[in-house]
Amino acid sequence: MKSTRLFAALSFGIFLSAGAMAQTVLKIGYATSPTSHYGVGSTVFCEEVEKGTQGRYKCQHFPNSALGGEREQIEAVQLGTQDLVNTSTGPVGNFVPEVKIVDIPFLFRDYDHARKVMDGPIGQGILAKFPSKGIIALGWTENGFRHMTNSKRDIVKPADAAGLKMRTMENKVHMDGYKTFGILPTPMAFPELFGALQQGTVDGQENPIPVILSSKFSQVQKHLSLTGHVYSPALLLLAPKVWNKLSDADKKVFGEAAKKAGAAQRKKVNEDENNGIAQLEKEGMKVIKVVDGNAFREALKPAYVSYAKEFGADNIKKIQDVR
Ligand code: EAX
Repeated sequence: MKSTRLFAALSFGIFLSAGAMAQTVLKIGYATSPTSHYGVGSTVFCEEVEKGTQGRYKCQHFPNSALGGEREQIEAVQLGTQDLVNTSTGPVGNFVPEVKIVDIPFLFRDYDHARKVMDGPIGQGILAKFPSKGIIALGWTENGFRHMTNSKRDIVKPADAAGLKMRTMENKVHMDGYKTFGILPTPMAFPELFGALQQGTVDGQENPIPVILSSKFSQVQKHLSLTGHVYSPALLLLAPKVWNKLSDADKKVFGEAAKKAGAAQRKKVNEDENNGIAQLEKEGMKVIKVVDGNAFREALKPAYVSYAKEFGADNIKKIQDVR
């Protein structure tokens, strides 16, 4: 009698475990809040993956730099200790040099131009450079056009920015460009930025409206100038150890989910661009809406000589010519 009961219990246990779906929880990290552009894009990605894999894959979100700065998170994805990061290209050029060309200041005319480049052969070609560097780039999301904030004065032309200690991303292309404006660039991981602004360790920083809004920089920065000096792309990066375990069907699900994430993130950037300035003025920031863009482009010319040497003038022109 005893053995039949044992057999019955065992077979019920096997039935249960087989019935309960094997579920993989993916850790996804990003710099800003769950309701920010990164949060919206990451949520759409995760919902689409969970739906498309019938619940076999779901995400655990780590917003607000909970897993560290973007460089740290990219390293963790490369090592496989983190599954996904939704990151600006800021530090990515240190891992995949081919990305650096899209960080050149004043390279993109507007959002339409930038998005066409990222979604076209140039942007897709850059994604193809990641696997050989131990990272899977699922797709482009978006951070947005970067503007300057500081605690000292209005910035209309480069001379106004000269001498300001400005935090930058850990990105040499940005730093070389900003030096031509007379700025003193201080590379710093994003999680340290709010504190540095609060203590006055740096005078200012530059980020897209969605980041300035969601990170509440109006609490520590008085002046905002709509310089739009750099288009900051973003990427959804996946650990190869996750990718290599996926079936072809699941790989397709992950790829489609990344596309939908990019579209949702861009839509949120549009919304923040449309509503954010008024919101930031309401929060007390003094916003310079029209800057002397030509003076910034003029100042940047010496940096463009070295960009042309590093990336090829023809490659820069190919991007500029995309219509
Ligand atoms: O990706 O470091 C930065 O300024 C980035 O724009 C921010 O982490 C969002």
